[in-house]
Amino acid sequence: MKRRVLPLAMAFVMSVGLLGGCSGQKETEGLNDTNLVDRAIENASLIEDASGFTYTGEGPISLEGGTLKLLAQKSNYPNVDITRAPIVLKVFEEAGVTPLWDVLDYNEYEALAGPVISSGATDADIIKIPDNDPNQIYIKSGLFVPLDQFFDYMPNFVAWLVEHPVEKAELTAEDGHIYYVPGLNVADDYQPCLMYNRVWLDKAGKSAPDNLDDFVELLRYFRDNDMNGNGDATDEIPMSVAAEFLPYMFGPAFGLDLVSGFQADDEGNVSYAYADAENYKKYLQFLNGLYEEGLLETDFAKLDRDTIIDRISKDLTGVAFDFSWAMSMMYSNVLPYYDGTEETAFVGAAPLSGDSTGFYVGRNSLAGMFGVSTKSSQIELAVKFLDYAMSAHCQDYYQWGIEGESYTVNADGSRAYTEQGNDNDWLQAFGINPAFVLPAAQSVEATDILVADWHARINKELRRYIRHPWPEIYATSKESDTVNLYLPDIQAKTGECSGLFITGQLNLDSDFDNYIAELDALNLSEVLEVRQTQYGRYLKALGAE
Ligand SMILES: [Ca+2]
Repeated sequence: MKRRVLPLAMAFVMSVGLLGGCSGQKETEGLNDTNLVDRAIENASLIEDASGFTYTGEGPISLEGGTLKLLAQKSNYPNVDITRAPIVLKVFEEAGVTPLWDVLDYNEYEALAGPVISSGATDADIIKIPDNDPNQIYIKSGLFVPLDQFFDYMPNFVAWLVEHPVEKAELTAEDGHIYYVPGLNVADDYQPCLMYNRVWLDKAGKSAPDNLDDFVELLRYFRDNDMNGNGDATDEIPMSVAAEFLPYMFGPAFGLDLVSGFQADDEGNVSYAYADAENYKKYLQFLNGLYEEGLLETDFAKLDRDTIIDRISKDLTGVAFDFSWAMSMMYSNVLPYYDGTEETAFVGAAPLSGDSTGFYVGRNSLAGMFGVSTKSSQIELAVKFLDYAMSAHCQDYYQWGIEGESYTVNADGSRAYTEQGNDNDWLQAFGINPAFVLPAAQSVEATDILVADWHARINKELRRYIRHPWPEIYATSKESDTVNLYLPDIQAKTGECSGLFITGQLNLDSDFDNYIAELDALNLSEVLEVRQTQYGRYLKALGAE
């Protein structure tokens, strides 16, 4: 790990004479053998701009202010004009910048903005990237400024990158530069997890199992007893889980991240979990066993969330696996005896362990990204604004709004939305979470308030089990050509065969070797070679090499 830099320390402020009032662009070209971003972070120091003003990360961001043009996205609420939302206006007002907007339709943003950006037919200073540029099309066209060359003007972003090495590595392009400031998803909270009918657990005299053996015992108990107390011991469905969540639920107990399928060992060797001849076979054997015992229902592949909600409303099922959100918002609330307490709810619990320790697969945190156009005549003002807009101070506006209007602060320092703030239409018009136009982060706290108290507490308990998913790594066009050519067929094959092995239509003893051979014939090794190269870049950007 590189030493922590102190971009906010005034001691690093250099005299304007040294720079002669010219751009703070750092000379980092020709250093491709080193990590450009880490070098830029180490060298970052607050400097005066041409007017003698030093931006420290707080507003205003310049002495004389100015106007910045933004190409961004309309709100997904059709009646909301996000450019007039008080939270958005507040950020520009504090920055001392007047916005000029070019906002395009929310649903059509990629189709509308993509050609405008590619053809250079926009004079916007700051641009919201339509699809996060996974294949570096815009980056390689030279359309966006390498932000690491302006880190002297980005103290908030630099400090954030130091604290978030994974995101730093994911944001680092193949050429070693960082081009975009991201919005952020909630990635370690409210992720898919196991949920149990707490009343059934108590009736069985059991607590939530943490391993596969105890889990199977519990399913058998649910199957064989009159858990819902209607006098019929045969109408219980022990587990109701949509097929798409089975890999999330059982893969980790076998050491497999089957969500993306790609995973790396401690030495950085990348493998494809669906081609793991030992552990994936054991995973399929386990699920086939559940199927044979009637613990995984005959039509498990057709099960959807509406059916599961319907069953829970009739008290017919004991175990679910879904996005955490469903716990109190879709499942518990339809249980006939739910009274708002954890004791009467569908409650989240720890992942299942087998030969391997269980975990839950989280989400990538990078969301909508913003870049500064190389055609801008005021690049410094634009990078300073993006830095200010991603600061913790502004994130507080994005997540809570303005004190006294959308929220109040209680005596103990906790916050509550006002009556207006609890009105979602009002809150959207106020500009809450304005990720359409600014690099906003989703808020765990604001989600905590929306769900039941016990749900928020369980979420905090489950955080420790979340593992970062396969990272988002920029691809070269050759890499994406290879992956796009082969991976869809590979995924179709694994999807088709997993169902056939689980139901016994394919035999794990006689057909599994052939399945592995078929993946090889679909050029899995070429896809893995790409993933290995990409992972090497990621590790380098992470500072792990
Ligand atoms: Ca019953």
